Amino acid sequence: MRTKLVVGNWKLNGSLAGNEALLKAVQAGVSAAKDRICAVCVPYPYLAQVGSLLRGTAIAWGSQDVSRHEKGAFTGEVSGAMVAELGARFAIVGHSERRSMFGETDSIVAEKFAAARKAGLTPIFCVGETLAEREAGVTESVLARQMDALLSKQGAAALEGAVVAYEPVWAIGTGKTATSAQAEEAHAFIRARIAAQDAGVAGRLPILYGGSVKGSNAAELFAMPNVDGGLVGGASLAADDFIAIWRAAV
Ligand code: G2H
Repeated sequence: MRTKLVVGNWKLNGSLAGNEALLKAVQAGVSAAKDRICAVCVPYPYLAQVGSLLRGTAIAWGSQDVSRHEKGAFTGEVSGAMVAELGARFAIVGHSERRSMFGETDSIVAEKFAAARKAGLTPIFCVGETLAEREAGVTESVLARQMDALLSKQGAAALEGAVVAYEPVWAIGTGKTATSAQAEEAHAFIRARIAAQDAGVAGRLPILYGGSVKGSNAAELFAMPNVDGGLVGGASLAADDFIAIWRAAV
């Protein structure tokens, strides 16, 4: 049995007062569970606040990105060590919004993955195809290219203890969710790609689905054998919905 994870991705949302109210409400509905992890990935400036609110609770926290650099003259960057020093456990890398709006290539994302690991964080490595790519029938080759950027240089062993998130770009924040069958097909493909190098690592790897996950569709998605939880954007900003998604991850 793989650990199930429900990870909120707050994106560019939050305020000191709002974060506190949201996390108090989420905490009331989330309890510690051996085989289920709940986490929130928050904007960098809130890591310290969220850490002090969540330390000792059932909810872990993380960042939404991390620099590929460790230190030095990189104005505006935030290193993995800085994120880890604030008690964070996770760092999302390669979210499609970073790839499409901030020029992150497959190789930059792979470097960020390595930097997060080096800092002791658990990277959540995001992959996914655009609508045009799905319609052109190249979903699997896109996923293969994105995964291979990591597998070819760092090997499957780098994914031990890490997390992958499959997020079809056409389902992100659009209200369109992939069907559970579409998600399962992509997740099984990703796992098989990794298994070709290391079946043990592939079998233990949590692969999350992301893209308009809600309380109302989470149970069906999470029932798929290769879907090990969700990376949740919009619905992670509403405590009731986020708690319902966490409850569906059994
Ligand atoms: C996909 C997801 C969270 P949403 O980006 O990573 O966001 O649930 O709003 O589609």
